[in-house]
Amino acid sequence: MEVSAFSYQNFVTRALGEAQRRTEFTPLPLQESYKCIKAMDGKTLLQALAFTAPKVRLQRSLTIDGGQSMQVLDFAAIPEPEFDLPIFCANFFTASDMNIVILDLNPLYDVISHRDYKEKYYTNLLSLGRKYAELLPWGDKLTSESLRFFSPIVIWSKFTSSQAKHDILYQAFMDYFKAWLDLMDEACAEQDATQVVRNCEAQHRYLTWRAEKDPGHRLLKKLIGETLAKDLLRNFLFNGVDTMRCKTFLDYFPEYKCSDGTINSKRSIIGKSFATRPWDANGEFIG
Ligand code: BLA
Repeated sequence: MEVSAFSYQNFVTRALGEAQRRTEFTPLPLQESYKCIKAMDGKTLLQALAFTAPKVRLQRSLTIDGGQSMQVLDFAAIPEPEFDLPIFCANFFTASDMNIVILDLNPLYDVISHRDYKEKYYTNLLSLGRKYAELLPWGDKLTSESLRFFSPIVIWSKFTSSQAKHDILYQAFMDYFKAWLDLMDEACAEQDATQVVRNCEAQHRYLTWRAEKDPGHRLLKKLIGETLAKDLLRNFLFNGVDTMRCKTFLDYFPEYKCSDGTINSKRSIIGKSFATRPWDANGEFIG
């Protein structure tokens, strides 16, 4: 079935409306330079918004509207380091009739080795995860490098466009975002300074990974050129990567170091990937 061009813009509008009902989200001056960028093809439009809230260091979104041929959403909410809350992550890429979707509450700490963290945030969300994992089935191979940033309730899916699928995706997006907002409402600031530093480092490691290895980079460079793409990535989408800590990508991920000292451009070094969902219904890792 042909679907008329839809846009992820209303996902953003609805989510921000929900966020505003919970707490005060204030626009950040950061968004001014990226609010509306026309791509080099003269027609694709990139629109960005950024907010802050008492427990949220950065809530930012980027939508790319390329009409029928391409629609993109990158929506994230990143807590203040006083909170070990997960990072809300919705990355949806739609090209003509193909969709590539990641929706998750990305854990600040690897859930396979940090059981207490997994139990704290995900035990109550497993049924939500099961519901949408069934409606939006696992999307083929996912690298182990990406997997360590995902939670047991991650939705990783690929599907051809239909109105029904887009409705489900919208529902999933809103339900996951509301779940994240609930966690945010309940979160108490960490008093232990050592723990705050740990949270800060974990968040910085996450930003460093994404600023270097997110699969959307090539397309962004094609749309707006290398310089502006890099600026958008480091100063807007993954803001904090150059300011929160001094560590570099290779400090966190030394396995990517080439013999000449540069960063290996491959996305996966280990080469292992997961073709089926590596968590069981109880959120136990079975990969
Ligand atoms: C594909 N995007 C993917 C894939 C993943 C993600 C897992 C499958 C390919 C792969 O495993 O490398 C998303 N990967 C993530 C996320 C994390 C991660 C969110 O590690 C977080 C830790 N996608 C976008 C944006 C664009 C985009 C903004 O979010 C474009 C501007 C495009 N994603 C995009 C494209 C592909 C893709 C074109 C398929 C092409 C490819 O795999 O290279």
